[in-house]
Amino acid sequence: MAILDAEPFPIELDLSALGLVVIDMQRDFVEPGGFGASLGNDVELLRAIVPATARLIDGFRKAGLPVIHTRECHRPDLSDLPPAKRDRGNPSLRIGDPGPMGRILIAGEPGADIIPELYPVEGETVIDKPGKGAFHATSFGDVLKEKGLRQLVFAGVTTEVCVQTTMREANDRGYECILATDATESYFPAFKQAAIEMIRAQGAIVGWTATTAQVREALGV
Ligand code: C5J
Repeated sequence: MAILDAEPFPIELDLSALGLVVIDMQRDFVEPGGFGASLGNDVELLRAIVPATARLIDGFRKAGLPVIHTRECHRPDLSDLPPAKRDRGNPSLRIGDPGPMGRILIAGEPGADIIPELYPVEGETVIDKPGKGAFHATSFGDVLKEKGLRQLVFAGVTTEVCVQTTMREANDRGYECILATDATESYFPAFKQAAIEMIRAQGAIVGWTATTAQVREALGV
């Protein structure tokens, strides 16, 4: 057991049931020419969290704890892409359309892959998810159970969309969730701040927040 000096109050970590979930650190969100940029966003904002996210991943690897990565992407035949999702966004560069990094948000295309700086190592699980939340239409829930996890630290992008959705889904399923505040980012700084405050309000109604340094200290690395 270890104490994490989190907000809104410290949480006791069970290192035998703790894992890291890194959400959607894909080229399509973080690099020019991808899905995020196609929606008019400044991807440089997201790139800023790469060093902290790398330190967080390194901390879990050094502590011998599981790291799970997700990728938001769809099958090449678009059979898992509801029209309600495809028909929104930039009409001239929709999900599945060809872009500078291959077809936008399509599994197997260069843009849908995880950025090289945070690439999974052998043995780490990668979950491809068609939704914003990682539980929808994936094996994520089964993977968490198989690994015996009960507490999850979250990192990745974007804070108020895929990260927060997955944290809420996990919280409802009984997991204790902690958001690493310097290893998550939004294209909208005000949305990131609001998500952080929503998560930890009302006595950690969705979960806790802590910095990468605080998590690493609790891990003893
Ligand atoms: C979005 C995500 N923002 N990974 N996806 O569309 O947050």
